[in-house]
Amino acid sequence: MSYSSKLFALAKQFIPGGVNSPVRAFRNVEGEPFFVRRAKGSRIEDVDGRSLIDYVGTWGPAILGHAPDVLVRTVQETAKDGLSFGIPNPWEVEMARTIVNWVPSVEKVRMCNSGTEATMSCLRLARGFTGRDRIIKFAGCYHGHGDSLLVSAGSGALTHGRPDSAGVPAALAALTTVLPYNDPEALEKAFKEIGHEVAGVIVEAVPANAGLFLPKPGYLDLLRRLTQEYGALLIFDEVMTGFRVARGGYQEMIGLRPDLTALGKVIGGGLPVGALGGRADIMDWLAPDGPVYQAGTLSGNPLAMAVGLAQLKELEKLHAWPRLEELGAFFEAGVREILAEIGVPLSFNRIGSMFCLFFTEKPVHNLEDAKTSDTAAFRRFFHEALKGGAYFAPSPFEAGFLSLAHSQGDLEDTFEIMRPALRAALQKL
Ligand code: KE4
Repeated sequence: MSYSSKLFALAKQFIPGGVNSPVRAFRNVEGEPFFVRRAKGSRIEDVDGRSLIDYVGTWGPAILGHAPDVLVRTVQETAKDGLSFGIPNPWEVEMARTIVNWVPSVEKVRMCNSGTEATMSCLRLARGFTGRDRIIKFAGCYHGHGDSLLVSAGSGALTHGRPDSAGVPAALAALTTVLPYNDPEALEKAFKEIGHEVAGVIVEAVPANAGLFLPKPGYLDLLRRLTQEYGALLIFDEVMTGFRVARGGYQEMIGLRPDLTALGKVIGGGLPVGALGGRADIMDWLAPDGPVYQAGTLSGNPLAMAVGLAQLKELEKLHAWPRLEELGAFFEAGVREILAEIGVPLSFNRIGSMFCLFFTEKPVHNLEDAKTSDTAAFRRFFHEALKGGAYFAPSPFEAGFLSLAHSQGDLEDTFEIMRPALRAALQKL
């Protein structure tokens, strides 16, 4: 029995499902999760000594690779002067100034401790600022586990959402409308019917939690126009795309200014951090200046701020974003070559260093398209690749991540792993 198996058996005695976040339980790929002992650069090492090339990167934060020397040094240096104060500290001011300087639409920013806190606070702020209660979100977009966001399209599709999790009050879920993504007609119709009741529309700048799919040309511009026209706030969830797809996030790439932006992952360098930012006239509605309460013991924690800042500065120093695009393009070309060799034209979506190989030949522009994926074939691929030494996200409906620590050699090794893994997975199609 492997040490991972022993640990998992023990974990299940004390932790629900044996994990502290459901996706880690490998339920979407069957089998048991492995436990990691250490990680460095592009590789993780499990407790049984197996080394794997990592394409999850702790779901986004490890954009420089794991445990970069500059971040480890920063943790050690900063920790010597204290771990948490619960009192303002210089690092949080520097972090706020950096985010404001880098993200076009952000005039003020409040730090918190997770992406969930960031999006949850954006909703409360939008409701407080507009005095309205309704929220619009999109099928397939995930924004963390805040009650108003664990909602799927209700039977009365257009108006009342229904809870997507036990414990979410139906009355609250009913205030969230879930629309199909990349569907301009559905958007126009919804705004005609309920636009004046909508406090905010929240959307992943590039949806990457149902696999990854890109906004169709003009779709986000339409969303920006309609929210402006009806007085609803546009909330960009850039928890994954922020500081990854471009220095100023996806909004900088497309030149669009949302009213609020949720951030996380990269800005923590691997430590727990989230942030919400946006127009100053909206952000000033947050306590203590304004009536919308939002707080956190560890928000702006000096260690997390120092490490997050060090990561952002390193990305800028290394001119990371063109390099991440180059890596992503090389990876995509290699995967497409393998698919052509095997003769199965699976869909592959990518933006910069974020990607998703769908086990469907249908182009994927939304959740419905993504659901045509052959999950059994993905399962076979996942385990074959793992056996070969490459760790991809343990779900067909997640994104993959490259980091600056992934060498061309790593990617070439990965192609040699993916080729047989795809053959094995697809031969039964
Ligand atoms: P957290 O609360 O997990 O820090 O962030 C929630 C969140 C918000 N917005 C977006 C776009 C996100 O992708 C996430 C979290 N991403 C998942 C990965 N698909 C985290 C992995 C997990 O749940 O363990």
